[in-house]
Amino acid sequence: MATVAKTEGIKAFSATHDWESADYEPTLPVSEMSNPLTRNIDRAPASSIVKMLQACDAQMFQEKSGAAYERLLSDQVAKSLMEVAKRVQLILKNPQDSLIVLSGCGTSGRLAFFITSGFNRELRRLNHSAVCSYIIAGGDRALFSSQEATEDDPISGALSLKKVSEGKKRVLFIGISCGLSAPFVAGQLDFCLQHPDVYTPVLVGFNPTHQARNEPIPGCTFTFHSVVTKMRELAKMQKAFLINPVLGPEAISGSSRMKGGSATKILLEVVFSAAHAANFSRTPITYNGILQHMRSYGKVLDITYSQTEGIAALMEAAGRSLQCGRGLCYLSWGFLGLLGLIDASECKPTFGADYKDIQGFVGGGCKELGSKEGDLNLMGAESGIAHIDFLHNVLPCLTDKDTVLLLYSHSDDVDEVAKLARRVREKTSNMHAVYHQTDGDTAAQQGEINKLCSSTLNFIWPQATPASMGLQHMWELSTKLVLNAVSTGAHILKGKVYQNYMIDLQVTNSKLYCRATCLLQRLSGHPKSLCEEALLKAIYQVDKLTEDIMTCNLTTHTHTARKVKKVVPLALVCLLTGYSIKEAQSHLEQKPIVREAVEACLREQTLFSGSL
Ligand code: S6P
Repeated sequence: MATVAKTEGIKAFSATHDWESADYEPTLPVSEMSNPLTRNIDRAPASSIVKMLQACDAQMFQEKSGAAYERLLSDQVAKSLMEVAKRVQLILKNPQDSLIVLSGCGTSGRLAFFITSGFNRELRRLNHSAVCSYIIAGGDRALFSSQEATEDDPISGALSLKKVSEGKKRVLFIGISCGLSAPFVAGQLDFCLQHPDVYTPVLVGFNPTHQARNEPIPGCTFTFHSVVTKMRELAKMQKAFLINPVLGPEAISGSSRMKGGSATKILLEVVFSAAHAANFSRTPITYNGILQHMRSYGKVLDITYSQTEGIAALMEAAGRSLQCGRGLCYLSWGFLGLLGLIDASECKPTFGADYKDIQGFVGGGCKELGSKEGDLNLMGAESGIAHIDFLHNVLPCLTDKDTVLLLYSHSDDVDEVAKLARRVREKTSNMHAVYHQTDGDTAAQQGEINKLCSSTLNFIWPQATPASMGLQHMWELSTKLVLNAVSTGAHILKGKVYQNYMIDLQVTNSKLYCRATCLLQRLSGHPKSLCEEALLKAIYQVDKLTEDIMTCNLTTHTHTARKVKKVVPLALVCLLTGYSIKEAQSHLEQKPIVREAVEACLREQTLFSGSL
C-alpha cells in the first residue's frame, strides 16, 4: 500500500507544482527534473505531443523578473557571452600560437564538432586560418554512434585537451556539460585551472552552480562541483567564465539532447557570430547586439512550431514504422544532414533503440563533414553514413512500412535531391520532406519532389534576417527541433516512454546509472539500496548478488550493462512483483511495449495492495 501511495503522491504533487519552487523534486538538479508540462506525454496523441514540446522549448526564452535562476536572456548571461566573444575576437585578431577548443560528451561533444566545423568553414572562406578545434569523449567514433562510457573518464579528457593544444601559448577552452556533470569535462576544466598561464576555461551548462554534480570521481581529488566552485572565484576576475542559464526541465526527463542541445547551439553561435562580426566587419560586441541575436532564435521556435500539424503527421508516420519494427531514415545534404546523424545516434542511449531504428545519411558521408579522424566507416561505425551506403544497405529492403525523411534546403543541389527522391519513391510511398527556403527563392525541382512525397514541411524564412544571424543557423535550429520532435514522439508512440521518463534508457555510464536508480526509486517507492540491488541483478541477470558482483566497481557495472537489453524495465518488474529475473523477462516478452508492461505491473501492485 505504502508503495502505491507514494507513487500516486508524487504524481499529484508534480502535476500541480511549478518546477521552480524550492520544494519541487528538491534532490534533483533542474536538468534531471521531470517537467510538469509533459507529465502525460506518453498517453498524448501526436498533435498534443508537439504542443507539449513547443511549450517546453518556449521555457528556454521565458523572461521572469525575480526568477530564482539565471535564464537564457538574463543580464548576467548576456554579459558573460560578451566577455567570451571578446576573447574569441582576440584570438581571431592574433591567431598565432592560439586556439579555441570546444569539448563535451555525447550530444554536447557532437555540437562541439558541429559548431567548430561551421565556424572554421566560415574562416577558411575568408582565407583566415582555422582557430577552432573540438574534442568529443570517445573520439570521432562517438560523433555518430553512442559511446557513453567515456564520459566517466576525466584523465582521458585532460589528456585529449593537452594533446590538441600542444605548443599553444593561449587557449580558450569551452567545456560543455548540460548537467554540469560529465567527469570527462571536469578533468579538462581542472587541467585548465592547473595551467592558468595558457588556458582560460569557459563552462557552458544548464544548472545553477550549486547543483553541479558533487559525487566523488574515482581516482580524482576533485568533483565537478569543486571545479565549478574554483571557477566561480576566478570568474570574479574574468579569469574563467560560467555560462549556465537554466532552461527548465527537459520534456523527457534528463534528455539534454533536446533543450540542452538547442541552447548550446544558440549560445555558442551567438558568441562566435559576435566575435566574427567584430573582427571582419568591425561591428562592436555590445550587450544589446547579443540580446537581440538571442531573441532572434526565439523566433525560430515560433516559425518552426507554426507547422504543428505537419510535424505531428511526420511523428505519426515515424511512430507507425517503429511500432511495426521498421525504421526511419533521414536522407540529407550538407550540414542539415549532420543534425540528422546526431539525432539518430542519440536514440540508442535515450530509448534503448537499435541503430537501425533511426538512421541518418548525408551526401558524401564523413569526408564531406570534415571530422578529424577521417572515414568513420573504417573505424567501425555501425554502418556507413553516405548516400552510397544508403543505396547499398537500406534502399533494396525499403517498404511502405519504413519512413524516409528528406532534409534539404534551397542552397543544396536540389537536382540531386530529386534524383534520390525518385529512387526512394520506387520502393516506398512513405517519403516526406523538410525543406527550407528563403522568401522568394524557389527551386525548379521542388514541385516534383513535393509530388513524390506524401508530406512536406516547407519552411519559408524572411529574406531580411537580423544581420548577426546567418540563415543557415536558423535552418539548422529549426531542423534540430523538428527531428528531436519526430524521433522523441515516434519513440513515445512506440511505448518507450513512461509518463515523461525514458524507461528503457541504457545504463552505460555513472550518470545514467544514477538516473536509473532514481527512476526505480520513484516508480517503485522502494528505498535506494533495494533499487540499486534490483538494478544490479538485472545487469548481471542473477536473482542473488554474489560477493564478486558486490565488490565490482561502477565502471564494471556500466560496462556489463551494455550487453543487456531492457535493464531498467527488468529491474522495475522485479521490484514491483517480486518475480525472478527469468519470470520478469518472460513478462516483458509477453508485453513488448515497455510502458504497457510497467503499467500492468503497477496495476497488479495496486490490486494486490488493495486486497491486503
Ligand atoms: C542526452 C544525450 C547524452 C548527453 C551526454 C552529455 O540526451 O543522450 O549523450 O549529451 O551524456 O551530457 P552533459 O550533461 O555532460 O552535456
